[in-house]
Amino acid sequence: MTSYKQMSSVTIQIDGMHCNACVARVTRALAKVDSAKVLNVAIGQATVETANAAAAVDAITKAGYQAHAK
Ligand SMILES: [Cu+2]
Repeated sequence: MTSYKQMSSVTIQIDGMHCNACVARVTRALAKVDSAKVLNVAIGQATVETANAAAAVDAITKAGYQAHAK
């Protein structure tokens, strides 16, 4: 059991990613989000487990991409 609110798997659509360097950049940005666990990052989308999708979207946006939860 965790003290988190309900965690769920969230897919975030990301515009502006075009290569593996972008994948690495988004992965690093998401790794810094304490409330999100990275499940997968691919060109164009990321999947995270989180109760706070907005924090993950915000981190990706700050890394320079357009992100929104699907
Ligand atoms: Cu790139």
